[in-house]
Amino acid sequence: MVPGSGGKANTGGAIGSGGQGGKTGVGGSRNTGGTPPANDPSCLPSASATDSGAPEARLFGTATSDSEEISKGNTAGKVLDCNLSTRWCAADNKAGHYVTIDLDGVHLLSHLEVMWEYPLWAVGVPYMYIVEVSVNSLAYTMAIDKSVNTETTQTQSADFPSATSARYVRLTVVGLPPPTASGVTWASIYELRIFGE
Ligand SMILES: [Ca+2]
Repeated sequence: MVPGSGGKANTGGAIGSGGQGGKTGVGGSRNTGGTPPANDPSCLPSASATDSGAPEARLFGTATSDSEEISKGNTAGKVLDCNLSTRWCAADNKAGHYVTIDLDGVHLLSHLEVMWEYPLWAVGVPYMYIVEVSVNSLAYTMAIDKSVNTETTQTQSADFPSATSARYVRLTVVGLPPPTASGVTWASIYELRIFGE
């Protein structure tokens, strides 16, 4: 449960850590300025250099949400901070909450990866989500429809339709693993990686 300073506690800890409600936020205002912790492999300089194909890289920008668990520091920017121990979480256990990333300009998008929080009671049950894109934040178009998602891996990848160009990418959690006797699952994402050029 101790984030970060020396080790690789994250990879297993994300699933087995006791989950939502059990964690405290790591720091408060990490999003603005400074050098983010780079324990997400997609943030390392070598991540895009090893790809011999198109000049594709992880894209960053500013993340906002309609709902944030502010009391625990689980704000929207945590999906972009390259830290696998920090996450965005909605402020309640309802579906329909979203996180929007402003890429600071229109980019050609290839695919995304979303790293969910999976509390123990939700392991093996899918999160349902959709991804919409926009060039101006006013009119959004469906790009990736996982509203009948069956994948239950913690990190999931999905392709944008070819020739998708957008500045804003909005992921909405439209369905949550149902409550069990052990606990309730909230919309909660460690990292949202958008790749493009
Ligand atoms: Ca994070």
